[in-house]
Amino acid sequence: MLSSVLIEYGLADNSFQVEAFGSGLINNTWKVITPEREYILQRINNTVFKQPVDIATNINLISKHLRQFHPEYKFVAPVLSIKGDEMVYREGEGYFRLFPFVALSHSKNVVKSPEQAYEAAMQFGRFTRLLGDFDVSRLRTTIPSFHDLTLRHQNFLVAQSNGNSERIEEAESLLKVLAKHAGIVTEFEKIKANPEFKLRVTHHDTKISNVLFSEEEKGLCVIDLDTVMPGYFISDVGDMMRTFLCPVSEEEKDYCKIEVRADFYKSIVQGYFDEMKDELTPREKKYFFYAGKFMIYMQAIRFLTDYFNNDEYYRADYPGHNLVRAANQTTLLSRFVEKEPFWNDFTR
Ligand code: GN1
Ligand code: MG
Repeated sequence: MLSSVLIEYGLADNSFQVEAFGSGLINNTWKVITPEREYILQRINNTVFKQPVDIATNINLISKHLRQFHPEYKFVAPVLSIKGDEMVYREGEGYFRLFPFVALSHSKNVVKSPEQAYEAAMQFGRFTRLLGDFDVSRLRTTIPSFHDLTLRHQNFLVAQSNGNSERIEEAESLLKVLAKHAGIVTEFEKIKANPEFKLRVTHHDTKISNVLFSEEEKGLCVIDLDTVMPGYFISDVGDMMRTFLCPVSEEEKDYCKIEVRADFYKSIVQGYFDEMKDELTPREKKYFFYAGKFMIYMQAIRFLTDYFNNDEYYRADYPGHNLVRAANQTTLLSRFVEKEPFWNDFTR
């Protein structure tokens, strides 16, 4: 089946090798190796992205803007099919896209040093800054209410009344901890109502694997633009905190290993501020630490909601997988919140 997709890009059958790539939970990704060059092939999950054409539209708009105003930016545009399309559709399989594999670049699955965190934060900040003069209202919303914590919280409450009752019982202690953090939702309501919080071109998936690095370990650009849409800076900064601060990932079952590292936090502040300091309003800057609480809490309740809904969204590889992820993120939230009195100063 993948061969029939690749043929649409002019890659002759048998001229390539295909291997699974990356660890995303939503789309499927493969590396395609030909004697001449390498590519990344991706199948868009169209249960999640209901209008894959919107993704292509956004990428086109962004690509045009960057090429015109910031031609030095290394923008990874999709390869066009022989017919000139950004995507190839296969009945029953969905939409596929092919990207060139940027020569001499690499991505990382884990942040190993504060320097890497700095480079990544700078790249995500730069992406938003370079698109600062782009009219963000022109972007399509590829997943409605994606980082709308109000809605995520409502879904969480609904799942607690209508979801799998055995699973809800099992999560009793976790629910108690999460209830203590409900103020994070109230705070978000204030943000939405406050014009000092700007909607900007926001990546919405700022994990380290979405940054390309050079051989010299410098950040080159950001990739995976499917969730680029209007959003608040707390989404991008918060997801970096969620995924960079802790030495273990959301998959870790041994919660004792969950901690948050001050030097990585400082690097996120520095990297992001080096690009965005003059763009953020004074009010927004006050919410830098909040960004982490916002994203970690949201991810915890998204995993738990899904657990109550019998894992309909996040792929579960073993029984209780989404409960483990939710407990992991709740632990991370507790560890992070403990730092608030100390780390808030880094942004002043
Ligand atoms: C999903 O597929 P992946 O891993 O890039 C999710 C993110 C979550 C993440 C948690 C479209 O991203 O929002 O933070 O899982 N993406 C979507 O691992 O729901
Ligand atoms: Mg993604």
